[in-house]
Amino acid sequence: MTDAKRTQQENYQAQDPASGPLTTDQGVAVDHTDDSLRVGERGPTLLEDFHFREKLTHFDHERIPERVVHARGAGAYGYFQPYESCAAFTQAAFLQDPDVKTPVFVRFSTVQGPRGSADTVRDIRGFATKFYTSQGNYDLVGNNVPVFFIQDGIKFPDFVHALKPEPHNEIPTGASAHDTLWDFVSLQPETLHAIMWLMSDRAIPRSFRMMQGFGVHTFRFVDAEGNGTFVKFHWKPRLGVRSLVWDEAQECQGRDPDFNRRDLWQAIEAGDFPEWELGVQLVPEEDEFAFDFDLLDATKLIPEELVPVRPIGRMVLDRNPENFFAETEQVAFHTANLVPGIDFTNDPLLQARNFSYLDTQLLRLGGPNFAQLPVNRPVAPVRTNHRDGPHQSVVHSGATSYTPNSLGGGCPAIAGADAGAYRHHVERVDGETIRRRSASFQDHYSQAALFWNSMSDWEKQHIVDAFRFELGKVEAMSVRARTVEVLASVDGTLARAVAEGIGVPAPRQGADHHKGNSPALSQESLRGDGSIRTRRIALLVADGLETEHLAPIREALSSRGATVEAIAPHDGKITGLDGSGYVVDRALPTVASVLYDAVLLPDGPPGDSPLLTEEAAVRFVRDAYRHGKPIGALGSGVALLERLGVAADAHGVVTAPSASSRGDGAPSSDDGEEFTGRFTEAVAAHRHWNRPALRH
Ligand code: HDE
Repeated sequence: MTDAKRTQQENYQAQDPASGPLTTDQGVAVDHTDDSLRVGERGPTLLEDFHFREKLTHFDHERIPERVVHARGAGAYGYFQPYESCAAFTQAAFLQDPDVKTPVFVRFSTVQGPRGSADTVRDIRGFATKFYTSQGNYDLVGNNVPVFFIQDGIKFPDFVHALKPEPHNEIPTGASAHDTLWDFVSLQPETLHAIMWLMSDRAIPRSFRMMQGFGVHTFRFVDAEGNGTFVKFHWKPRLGVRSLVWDEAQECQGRDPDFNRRDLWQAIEAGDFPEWELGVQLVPEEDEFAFDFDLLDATKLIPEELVPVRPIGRMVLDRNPENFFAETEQVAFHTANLVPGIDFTNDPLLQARNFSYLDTQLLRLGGPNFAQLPVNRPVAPVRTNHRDGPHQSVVHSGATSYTPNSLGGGCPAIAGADAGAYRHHVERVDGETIRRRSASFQDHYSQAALFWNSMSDWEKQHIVDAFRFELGKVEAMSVRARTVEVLASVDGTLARAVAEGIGVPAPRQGADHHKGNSPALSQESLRGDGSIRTRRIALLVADGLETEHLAPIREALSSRGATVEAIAPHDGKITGLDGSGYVVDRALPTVASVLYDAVLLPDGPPGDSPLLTEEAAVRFVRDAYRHGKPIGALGSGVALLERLGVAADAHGVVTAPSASSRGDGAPSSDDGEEFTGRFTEAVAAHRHWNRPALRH
């Protein structure tokens, strides 16, 4: 099937650099670009050197303003395909025919940090999708958590100012652990539900490919007869929802600041195309008031136990951009980019976004013609009466650019009844002009508690740890104490556990009356296909270790989709126990445990493992253990674990006896398979909790 977006983009490709010599912007060939034109060898540079001036001028103007939020991101192209026709509730053309693939571009992002900040910070992740549909572009500009911090868009500048680096010293970069954010949170309890998500492991995803996406607001589907149905959008990743451990995430910021970006790029290059299922929660209009929260309140979710998520299609990302700036940086999303069949609701946060996104693109992309940029161009035909403006790249012909006209034959004509024109949903709205929040928006605690109640023990512990970390970095004790007070209205146990860690008095009273529980909110229920596809496994090797029998294990893991890399103290080859050379993929100094999901230790000669004297290898294994990662050890690798203080019987540590101890010198294929099977299960489980501490 042709990809209409890819075909369109071919028209915008730069000249093949191999097709001719270097030129100026005017196409004049250049034979010298290393010395400016000057008077004598040591004299002043001449103004008439147009190549020099053009080169510097262009360079001076290479930067555009970064996004005010979501500045750091990574994007990819792909397609969306519905499972079946959704005509029963929406007329959107791209949701009708399971044979039609609609091209998409997706940009994932962090919120707080600038363009050059690290990926693995504690933050919400943006998940913005542009569908290039036959009826025009539809943008679903979502996040990886289903609720937002505020209810009304007029508070957005306040919230973002509190979250961003503090203005006097521009600290901290890419972090929420500072006074102004928590000052705001403690004074604005509507933030609490989203704050609970931010303190959970959802805010440190292992991969963009392993996180959910949410439209957050309640939108409206509209069918061909004009009937509306409320809808919440959900993206569910095929690989399950997986997170990093906080300590790991922090170290990763230094080891690989591009960790999530690289992961997305590499997976697509390797043909491991990331995949999500699109699901919808549908609420008939007559049930608008059937819930104990307001559907227009973006700080609330609809528990899946009340309204199940109905899968309607899948999205696959299968193409990396050609050029980061041209595509990922210049892509312009807008919540008001809608197609017939999808409409807004009166959610006051959404209404504000409908203003903000267009406004921000005008500044960022330098004028109103940004929809002409290749990444933003619809594949649907565009015929407007808009003219001129900076960077106009369309040559409009003819004398008329107004409606009505007779001189241009009345063209472009207004769409007729059958031309799929966008019609806003008809809704009667009546009221006084007021600045007031509806009473139905006032409960800020029940769903924050619902989230807390729904967590497994390890998730709860991580949330407490996160609060202690964040508030422990807050200098103002009054802010710490006030935050604990508001947390007490969510859950007394949580507030007391946090208070204990940050040196403020435990709240006298704490809520224990919020009883709700929604198992669908726990990561425990989001294991995806349960596979180990694309997990990165480090095989630690060194001269003298047993490498002869590793091939079947590596093959078995690779055939299940994992990537196994042999890591040794030096690059090149190591000499295995049998004297043969074994190819090294990475040298230890260039990597670290935080860049892998699991570790495998081979067998070796009796006695101490050669890895024991390698500090980086020792740290590798100990870090993997501390971070709950699966560890597989064969033969003397098990003894190595013991020497490193790792409990060989801890959760997720998988061992097999030495080949030599069985006397045959080689693991039988049964043993190998049995070990690989157990190790695969441990890798699929991702992280293992409740391990005894490392012995020193
Ligand atoms: Fe955004 N948001 N936002 N936001 N947002 C932007 O638009 C804004 C909100 C989200 O990869 C900006 O093009 C307001 C919710 C994503 O290019 C800006 C409000 C959700 C992205 C803006 C919100 C989001 C943005 C900055 C409150 C999840 C990155 C640059 C009323 C449903 C898109 C830009 C990309 C970006 C405004 C709240 C998601 C300033 C005023 C809720 C994923 O227009």
